[in-house]
Amino acid sequence: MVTELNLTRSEAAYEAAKRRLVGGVNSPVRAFGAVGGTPPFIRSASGAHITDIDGNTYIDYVASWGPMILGHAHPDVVAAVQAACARGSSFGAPTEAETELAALITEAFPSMERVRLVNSGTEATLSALRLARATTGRDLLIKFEGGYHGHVDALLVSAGSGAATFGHPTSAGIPDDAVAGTAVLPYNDAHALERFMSDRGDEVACIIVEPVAGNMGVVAPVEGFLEALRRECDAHGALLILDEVMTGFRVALGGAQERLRLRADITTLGKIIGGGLPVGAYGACAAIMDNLSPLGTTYQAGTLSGNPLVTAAGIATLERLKCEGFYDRLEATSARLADGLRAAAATVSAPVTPARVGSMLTLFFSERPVTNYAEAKACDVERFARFHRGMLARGVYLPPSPFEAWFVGASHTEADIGRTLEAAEAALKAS
Ligand code: KE4
Repeated sequence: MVTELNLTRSEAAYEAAKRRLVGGVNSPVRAFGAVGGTPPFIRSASGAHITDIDGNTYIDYVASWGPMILGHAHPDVVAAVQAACARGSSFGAPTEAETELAALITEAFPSMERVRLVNSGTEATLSALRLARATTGRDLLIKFEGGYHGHVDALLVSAGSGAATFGHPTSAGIPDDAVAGTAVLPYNDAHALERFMSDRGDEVACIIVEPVAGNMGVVAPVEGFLEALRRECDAHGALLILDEVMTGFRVALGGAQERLRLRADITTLGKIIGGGLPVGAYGACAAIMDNLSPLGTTYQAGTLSGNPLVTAAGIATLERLKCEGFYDRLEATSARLADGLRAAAATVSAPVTPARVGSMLTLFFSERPVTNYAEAKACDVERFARFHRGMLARGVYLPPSPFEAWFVGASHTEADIGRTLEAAEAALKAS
């Protein structure tokens, strides 16, 4: 029998937060709107575990939405940030650490000859769009249904299924003309892409895509889809922006473009490269990047870009990802979790399908594999909400949305995976 979680302090903290912060949170998904209940307020975290202010400890698969691949409060990262802070937290002037972090990035991502560090994934993608438009002299953008690239006006647009449509904004406050130049296509539909490009390809500045989708749940590219993106961009002089904010240093040291052997024109990064501090980055060959100010006429700037604490945390993190066998071990742990979830579902005859690429995975509440956003939306999101609550009560902290990725990190132990699978079997049965 599962004991009710004691969230007394979190409930009080949530009421207090709602009086000062919109919805009590600083990012909407944290409000647990998709799953219900009070979001636990976190006091601390270490390794694969987080502890809330009521003293409940959970095995964590949110990992701050991806950054904490080494685990929380990694001693080397903590020490690096403490030392950097003692030397001054921000100068607004060049530092060698920015060059060191950029070198670690370009070493892992050869397509990024030059890098610009910014403060969030959103800032990286909005800057990459501006750079693509400046480089090509064109305005039209293509994104895919279910693709999330941060809260950029031009990209907060969705559309019905089927052929390309010029959708309406999915957020208030965005004028229609901000998305008038954004075509939305179904993910994993190479034919829809080819039809659109044959009609309007020469107007397209760029295609922006999550090479492995993580924001509709984890959806891998089907055979030929990414190749079609590359082929169509080359045929029409458009730039391919691989949004690797989530997949960068996650699905491989060199991200999806290494794992799937795909050439990016521009890459956006975030999350892991900051080791848990606010960060984003974008990069490309010098011919493209040198269009940016101060060398070129495309403007982008940031008070805290390349901040010493961020570069310290990022360098400490990326250096450890380069260790021999790091991704092999992560792959093995992640496969054990996905296989175990499949077995647990079979045991209780639950209609769920795990989807995994590397150490990012999703349990879709669907009998069939999910290949696009329409199929993801057709999943049993109510049963997911019941499952989520059941897992939380059993000490497992999952992303509070069916359209997110679970993240396995280096600090998840065999025991953590075993406990997770026991909880999953019980929570699936009860959901
Ligand atoms: P940020 O601005 O949140 O740092 O990054 C935006 C972004 C860009 N591109 C991709 C592929 C992303 O996944 C994200 C942000 N991811 C979400 C989670 N799916 C952040 C969590 C949140 O919004 O609170």
